[in-house]
Amino acid sequence: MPVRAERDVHESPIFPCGRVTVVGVLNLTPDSFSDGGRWLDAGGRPDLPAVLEEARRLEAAGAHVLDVGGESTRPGAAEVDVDVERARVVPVIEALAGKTALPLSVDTRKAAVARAALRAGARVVNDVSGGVFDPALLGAVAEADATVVLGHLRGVPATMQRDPHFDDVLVEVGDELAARVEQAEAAGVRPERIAVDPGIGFGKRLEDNLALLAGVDALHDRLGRPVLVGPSRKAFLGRLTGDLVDAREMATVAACAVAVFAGADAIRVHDVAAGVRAAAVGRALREARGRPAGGRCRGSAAAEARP
Ligand code: PMM
Repeated sequence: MPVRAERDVHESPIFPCGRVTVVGVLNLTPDSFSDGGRWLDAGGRPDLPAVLEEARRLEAAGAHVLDVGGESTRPGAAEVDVDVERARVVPVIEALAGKTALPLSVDTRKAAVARAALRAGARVVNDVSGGVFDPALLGAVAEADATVVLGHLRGVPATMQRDPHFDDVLVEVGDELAARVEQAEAAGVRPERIAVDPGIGFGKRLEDNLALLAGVDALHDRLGRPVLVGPSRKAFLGRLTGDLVDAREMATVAACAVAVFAGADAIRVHDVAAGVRAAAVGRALREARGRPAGGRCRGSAAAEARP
């Protein structure tokens, strides 16, 4: 894995215009959707050689970013202690930082974990709570001049699927993400370092997830930020197909292709090789409709960085 010059690495945008960014998932959790427990040893510590091997595999498959997580946020999941979470992700980010040219992302809701991960070499903080769970996280992102992905989530994972309700999911998620973006900017995060995520499966009904995936363009129009979506292997796909979690890859590919066709700039996937192909098809179909795929970062430095 080649490592680029440090300045070059730090300045290049994470979600550049003109590219559908594929984010590969590396979950260091015992209980995530489909990769729970795979990279932890019997004592619950990260198995670094196995993680490095997996990172190489994800990079070779075409990942643009690696997203390292130490707390499951699946429906019903309990909160993980900050020290446990930090001990899962920081050694992995440290180990990967010197060995891959890919930008590293930390999937966390906690400022202390974000800060430690950024110090260890992460460039992105992916917060499914959008900075609500621990508002100090946004300050940590600003201090490091890092990129943040602000997810949409009402409540917390333990209870988020208890009777969620939206009257107009695209409008409400758009409004709530706009407030999150404002909060991030107020904390000092650079506007061009902010991406948003409608939070597929996070306190949403089946029809909400479908409306959000099919309506990404509306979120773009409302927010003018790169939009990341994460449908990979989630329960709503099981509701549509009857597939159990380990059999949801085909449905994931279909959902990702449609989301890219609908305007998604980035997809977060477990199977990167499949995600790359889904992005290629979604992109070609979108371009066939005369619409640019993979980023309309109007008014941001990312737009100027377009090759
Ligand atoms: N989903 C999960 C975890 N992190 N981050 C973002 N930005 N978007 C998502 O949809 C998302 C996420 C839950 O899935 P996993 O347990 O399979 O990682």
